[in-house]
Amino acid sequence: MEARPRPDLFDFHGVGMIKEFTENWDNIQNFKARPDDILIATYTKAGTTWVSYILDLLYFAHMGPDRQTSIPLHDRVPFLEICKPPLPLGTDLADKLPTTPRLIKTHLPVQFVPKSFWEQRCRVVYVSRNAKDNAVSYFHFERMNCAMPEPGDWSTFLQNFMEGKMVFGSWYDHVNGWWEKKETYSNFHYMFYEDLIEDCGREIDRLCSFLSLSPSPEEKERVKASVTFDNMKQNKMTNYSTFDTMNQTISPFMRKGKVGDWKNHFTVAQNEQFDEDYKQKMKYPDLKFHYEI
Ligand code: PPS
Repeated sequence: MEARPRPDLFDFHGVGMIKEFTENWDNIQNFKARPDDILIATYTKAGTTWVSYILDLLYFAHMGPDRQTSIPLHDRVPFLEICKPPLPLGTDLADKLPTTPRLIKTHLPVQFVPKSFWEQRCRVVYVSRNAKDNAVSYFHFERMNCAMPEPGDWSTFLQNFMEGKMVFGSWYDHVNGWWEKKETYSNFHYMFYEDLIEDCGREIDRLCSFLSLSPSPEEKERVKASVTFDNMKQNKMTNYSTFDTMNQTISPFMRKGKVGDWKNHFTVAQNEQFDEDYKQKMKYPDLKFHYEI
């Protein structure tokens, strides 16, 4: 795989961004959401692919095996803000989705979400992940994906993460901003990666209750079995093996899928500094994360 130049991070209305996510800005902002659309929103590496696949199976597994074996998940659940020619624009893919509901993925901080999603009262599923594991996963993702900025070494990356110098901005602002939205926007389901790891079946039940879905016990079991880490890692439609900017020999997209891998990366000093800084940045006592299970 040839080495390609990495994009530069720049400030975009107060949020770190790369061109790939701002070049199509007018179309993103003017995107016409429909009332039955479901927006899957996350900070990068929080469990987007996992929850996207769960929702795709809950809604569309009945369409038969062809869809599951021939259409990559990122085409079934388009990434709204992506603009990476020659690939189709995320907004075009979303516009042309033949399914109802349309499942649409975004990493945008809440203030950048096209207003039609709120006006149409769309259902929103937000997935968040504890900051330490999220940072570790993001570090390895930037190492393997030349479409992202160069991460530098782990300590450089961690410092940038704490300072919010990341694509899609600060993790702290992202999870806090979306948490705040939950207070005023009722069509909202806020989930945690750690809860999915602890009990995926329970989280599928909660999602079904939010979405008013009632799969049979057998259907639910089939979804649960399909979305295990090992199955998604083997599945070419969910493991991003079709993406040419990702060098999965450096680090696989489906890397570890664990809670607590941060302990293999943070030094004692880094952990203390991180915890101290974390206390300053987290505003809502009710927004609590699990760092181990
Ligand atoms: S992205 O690029 O933002 O869309 O990435 P995202 O899908 O949000 O996050 C990738 C991380 O989620 C893990 N993952 C899973 N963990 C457990 N079980 C399942 N089924 C699963 N699917 C994805 C994936 O391994 C990445 O985490 P790390 O810690 O890097 O392994």
